[in-house]
Amino acid sequence: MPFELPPLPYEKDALAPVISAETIDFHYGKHHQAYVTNLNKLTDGTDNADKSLEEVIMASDGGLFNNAAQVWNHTFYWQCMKAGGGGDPTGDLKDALERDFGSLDQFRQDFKNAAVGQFGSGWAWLVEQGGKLEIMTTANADLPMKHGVNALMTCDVWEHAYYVDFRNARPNYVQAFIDNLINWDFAASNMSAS
Ligand code: MN3
Repeated sequence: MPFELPPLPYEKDALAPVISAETIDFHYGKHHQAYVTNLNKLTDGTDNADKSLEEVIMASDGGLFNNAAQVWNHTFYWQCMKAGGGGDPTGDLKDALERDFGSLDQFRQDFKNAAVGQFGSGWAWLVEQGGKLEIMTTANADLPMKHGVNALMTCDVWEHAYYVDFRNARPNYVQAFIDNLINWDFAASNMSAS
């Protein structure tokens, strides 16, 4: 069965004004769709066509890995945001962030620095590794799964994620993502059971 573009978890104008409907049209409708289309071209008629997306990611490299990983990354990224997001997490995730970063404000500062500091295209992640929360950055299509690390939340820092709305000002995009978009309930749902 072909790989499919999952539906967006909200209307395409839901994240405006931080992320405009125009950005969603290109980022979801063109970029994410293209990764799905390319993945199907690369897997059609091969053993990979019947594998799960995760199985393809873990067993591939090169162009196949890049397209499969970018399908997963973007599906995950859309879920990491919601209208009226940001603010403070609650419960176990809040406790774990305070334990491992000292405070929620310190986490926000460290995450922003990592996202802004990622050279070129890539991703900034909140991850869970060995029972501890950490920030990780990956280049291009790379993702925590490939390194045996559990992802809780991510911010896409490829230019296509912010250039329509913020031009070259990646720091402003990342700040707005942190302040207004993070879906902490989704991030908490990705924590391993303790
Ligand atoms: Mn992207």
